[in-house]
Amino acid sequence: MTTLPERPIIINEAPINTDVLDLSTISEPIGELFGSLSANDASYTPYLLTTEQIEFYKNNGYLNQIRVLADEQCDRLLEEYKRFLLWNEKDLSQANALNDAHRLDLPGRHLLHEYHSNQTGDPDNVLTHMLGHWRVTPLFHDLIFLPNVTVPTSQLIAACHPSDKKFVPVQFWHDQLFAKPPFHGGPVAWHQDYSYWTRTEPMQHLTVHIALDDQTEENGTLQFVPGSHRWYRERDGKQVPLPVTDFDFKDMDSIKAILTEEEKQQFQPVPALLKKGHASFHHPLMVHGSHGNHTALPRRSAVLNYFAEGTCSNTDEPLLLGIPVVPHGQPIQGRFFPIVFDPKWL
Ligand SMILES: O=C(O)CCC(=O)C(=O)O
Repeated sequence: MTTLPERPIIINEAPINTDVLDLSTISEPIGELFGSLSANDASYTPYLLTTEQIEFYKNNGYLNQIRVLADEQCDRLLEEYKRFLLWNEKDLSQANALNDAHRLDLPGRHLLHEYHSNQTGDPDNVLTHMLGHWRVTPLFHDLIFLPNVTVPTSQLIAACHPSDKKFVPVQFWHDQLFAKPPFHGGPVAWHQDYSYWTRTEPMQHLTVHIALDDQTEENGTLQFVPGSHRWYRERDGKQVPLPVTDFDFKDMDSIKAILTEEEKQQFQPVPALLKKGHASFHHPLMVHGSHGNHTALPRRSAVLNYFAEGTCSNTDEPLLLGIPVVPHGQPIQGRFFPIVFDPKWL
């Protein structure tokens, strides 16, 4: 029988810096990345997906290669990104720990929900991963509101939603940065996102992965297993995701120990090969992952997670580290989960 890992306890040990403005207090774009949001149809229609794109998502569980940022916007985000890394292209020696936000030289480091300079714990396979940076820098703050991202997200969540609507109001769930340094960049083990998110329900979520560098097979492009968004387990008469098999993403194939023979046969990954500034959108049950980076350049991406308005808390623990509890059964609302798109704006 497979022994499954326990959820690790994560604490941000950085001292609170009261001089820093927590940008989660601002529930609209500041205007640094793309201007502001408007309640005018014409501001959103350029980003609408076609019926074919929506059908592709429903059948395969993902949609790939949608341009969401100009190269110049990526470059500005990458400049900001450096402040979150304890490594540079020549020296990885400081990227060696889990849970080490306090080691960053960044005034808002105490606001991060999670920070791992190397989540795999293996110096030959470094994966920097963090959550909560939208609270820290204006560019990453504004990224969560980008209509190029939020309009398709609304359409794709709606396409898999029991209501018959074409759009749903979308709330921000949380952000992630994943960075793989040159030569020794680590993997992200195959997983379904909703396996980590059962503390929120019902499942009406979606993930957007934005490449800030061109992705290739050699630098560890994101990969999807088409059709795996139909894989689930039954527990107490309920459909639940596959269990988490590796909280630290280091063991690429650990998921295989819990797959059925049929799922193993259907396990035919396709590489996303995202271009800089392009995004993929994936279903919360989509099995995805990525191999290490073996090239001379870093591979960095920004990930945005969303859910439909009305999603509730399924726990009496904080949904993210460092924020107040949303009591079990209550709709998730408030400044940490702003509405980023509402169909009434159309
Ligand atoms: O950067 C990666 O390869 C993994 C990202 C991921 O898990 C995601 O986009 O949901």
